[in-house]
Amino acid sequence: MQTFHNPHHAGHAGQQEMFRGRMVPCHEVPARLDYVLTELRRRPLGAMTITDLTEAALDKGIARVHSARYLDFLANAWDDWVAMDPANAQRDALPSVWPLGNRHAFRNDVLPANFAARLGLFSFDSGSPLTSGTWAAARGGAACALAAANAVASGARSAFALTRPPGHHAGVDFLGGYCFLNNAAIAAQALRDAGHTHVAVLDVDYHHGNGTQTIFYERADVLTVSIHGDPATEYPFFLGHTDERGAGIGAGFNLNLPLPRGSGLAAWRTALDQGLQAVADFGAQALVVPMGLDTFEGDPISGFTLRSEDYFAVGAALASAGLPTVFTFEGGYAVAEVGTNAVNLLEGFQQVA
Ligand code: SP5
Ligand code: ZN
Repeated sequence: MQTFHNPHHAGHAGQQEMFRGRMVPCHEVPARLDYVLTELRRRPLGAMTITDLTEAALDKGIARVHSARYLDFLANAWDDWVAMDPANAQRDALPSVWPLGNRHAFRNDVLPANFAARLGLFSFDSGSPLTSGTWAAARGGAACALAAANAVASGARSAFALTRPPGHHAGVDFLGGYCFLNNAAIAAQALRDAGHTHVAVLDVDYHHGNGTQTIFYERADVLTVSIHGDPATEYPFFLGHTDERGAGIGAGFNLNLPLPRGSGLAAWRTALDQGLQAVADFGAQALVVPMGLDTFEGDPISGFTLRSEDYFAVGAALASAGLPTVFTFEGGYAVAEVGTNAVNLLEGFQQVA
């Protein structure tokens, strides 16, 4: 399995996120990816590649998923933030005002001239700091996702996009949940564009993949499945329930498999088998797995109890789908263990594939 990694990831280094009225140190830190790289060098799965995708090809792939208005916002966000106040150069940008999404509430069709307001318009939480290196890091991650999709479209059994920042919470025109560009959606769309008529996304991160769900919600060509902590108690709270089944021609092509906080491997594996059955029933020609390792028992912000050795079986079960598969790197905040857990999953996949 070829790994695509992004040297710009470390430039995205938030200092603090808002949590219950306090600023706390960021959970989504550059060291996460370094632990995965170190473990991949210790237990190689295949070639490690820095993608040489052209800027034009990258822009094209990103624009297949995200709106021009949002991409323009992201591309200029850091400069606009510093232009508000030169002292902002020392601070991460975080939103503190939001327009809500309800009809007859605030408008979201008028782009505010005020950057702080614009940041709120394109965000859904105050936990996802935007820093000087965020745009380059997010672009570099998306390049990995596209390169991995290209490798699989060219016949590789699987490929790993070692993306950071993560992506599955980002929507067509919003950031949040530490995510800016939806790498998994970009990979899924690239597989569609390469001719795979039916692409499935099976999200195994602890948190519901709300961004991916919304991107494909009204489409019948991309099935989205997510196994996650029940949004009644778990982030991102406002999406991820079982009655969200897709809309329009996409009705029936979204499946949420929420589990209570505290769930362990047995319940989680049952949900995975349900998800894999849905992928098979859909007739998927390719699979994208947003791979969060925050289902781990030691994760500091999550509530499932998978153990490091369990990830071999998770990888093997994913391989049993028998599909060309792209993995994107998502959550996992037990930083010292995230490399072991990620490579256990991928090695488990590779041993069966
Ligand atoms: C990609 C991904 O896994 N995103 C998850 C975003 C979760 N953000 C909210 C986390 C709440 C953090 N709680 C802090 C506890 C401090 N002791
Ligand atoms: Zn997560």
